[in-house]
Amino acid sequence: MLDQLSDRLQRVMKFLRGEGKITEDNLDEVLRMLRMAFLEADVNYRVVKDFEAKIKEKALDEKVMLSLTPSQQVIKIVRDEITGILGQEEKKLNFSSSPPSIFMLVGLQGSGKTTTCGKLAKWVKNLQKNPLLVSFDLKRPAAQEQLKMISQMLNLPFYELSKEQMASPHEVLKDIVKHAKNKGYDPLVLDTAGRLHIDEELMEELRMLRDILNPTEVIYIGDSMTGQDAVKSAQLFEERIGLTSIILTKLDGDARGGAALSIVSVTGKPIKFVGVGEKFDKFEVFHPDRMASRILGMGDVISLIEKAEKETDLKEAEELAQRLRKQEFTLEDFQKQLTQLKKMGSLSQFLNLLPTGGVFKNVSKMNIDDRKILYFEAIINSMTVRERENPKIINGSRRARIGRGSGRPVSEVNQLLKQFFEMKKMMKKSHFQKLLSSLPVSH
Ligand SMILES: Nc1nc2c(ncn2[C@@H]2O[C@H](COP(=O)(O)OP(=O)(O)O)[C@@H](O)[C@H]2O)c(=O)[nH]1
Ligand SMILES: [Mg+2]
Repeated sequence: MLDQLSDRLQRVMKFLRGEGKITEDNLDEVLRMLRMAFLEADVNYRVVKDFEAKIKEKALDEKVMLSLTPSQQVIKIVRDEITGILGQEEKKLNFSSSPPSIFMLVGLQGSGKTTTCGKLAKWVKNLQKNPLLVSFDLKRPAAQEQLKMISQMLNLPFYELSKEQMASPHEVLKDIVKHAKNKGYDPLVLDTAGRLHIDEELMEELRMLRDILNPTEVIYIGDSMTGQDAVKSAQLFEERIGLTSIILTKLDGDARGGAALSIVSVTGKPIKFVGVGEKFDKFEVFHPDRMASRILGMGDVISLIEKAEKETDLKEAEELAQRLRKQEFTLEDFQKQLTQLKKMGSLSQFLNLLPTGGVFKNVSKMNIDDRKILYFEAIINSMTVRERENPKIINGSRRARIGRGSGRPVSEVNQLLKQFFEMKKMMKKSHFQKLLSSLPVSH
């Protein structure tokens, strides 16, 4: 879907190939080419202007990475800017500490709200949550029917509103929340009415819902196929209702990726998921870094840049090592660490950062080869959040499920857990020793 932008960027690279370094003169041409590339990719004009200013500033100023050619430098700057807008890490859904959490989905008609209600409810169900679907389209009874059918298909509970109830929304909303509380439903996934264009009546209705419910998440559903229209209406919803997150739908089509960048930049709110198909499992957590690489579409260049950045990577690894020593170490960290290792290409560098000898002597004996890192990642990906946070609950049947989900033998799941627990134990010991050594010695 983002081929065009990559093509354009390739042209920039080609142009720069002949240039020894970036100068005021050739930078103008580069900026012109980049501007075209982004505008064509449907990135909002204001965002492009912003971008340009930043790139200009950095291109002439950035401490030159000696190992990078001018074109690679430009790509690096562009990538950094894109990640700067999209954020570095995926952002999680907020859940309320006093359930039920309320997720209110808003957006224009046809953007995919009702479908996404189903997708989102199914997704949180996999987090061992107990979602309740509610449709609050006061004008169209057919909207109720649509969500009801989805709930039946997905085998998820649905709260059906009668005509009389719809006439007095204040009471009903309070009843629904009470009902959810009593029955232990969490979150409440609320579908709302849409219009083809934003009008005051709709905004009034949504504001009323928001004021009564005080939702944990107000999620804007944006159709990425509509490009700048989705961006404009996102901005209006943000101004009139206030948003907490964004879900972009229909990214499976030939949408240009600019909408993603622009929506985040204009609203300042993170994209948390993307819809990539009509089916209810076509729903993915949004990974900003992957999106950035996809927009750039240049795997080989990126890896070159990443090599040049190893210094920084090492610093990150050092921080991780510190966390390890402090033993705030979960499977989630373990996974991050594996990703890190994969990026660095070898385990030895990481191991060098750990204090040598003592309890860490055995770490190097843990045979994690590179392929295994991939398998381990797949295994951890197949675990639920609860399992990652509390691996002790992973019993035999869970192990079997995780094995099936990741396509790896159970023995490998066992091995991963064993290594994780061993590592954790070692952290504990070293922590304990440090504690001992810091105690005042009595003479
Ligand atoms: N290809 C594709 N179609 C989608 C996606 N999400 C929703 N749709 C389709 O978009 C149309 C409108 O969706 P709907 O949920 O009724 O939109 P609403 O009016 O905002 O409630 C339906 O035909 C959906 O199947 C997606 O991620 N990819
Ligand atoms: Mg709908």
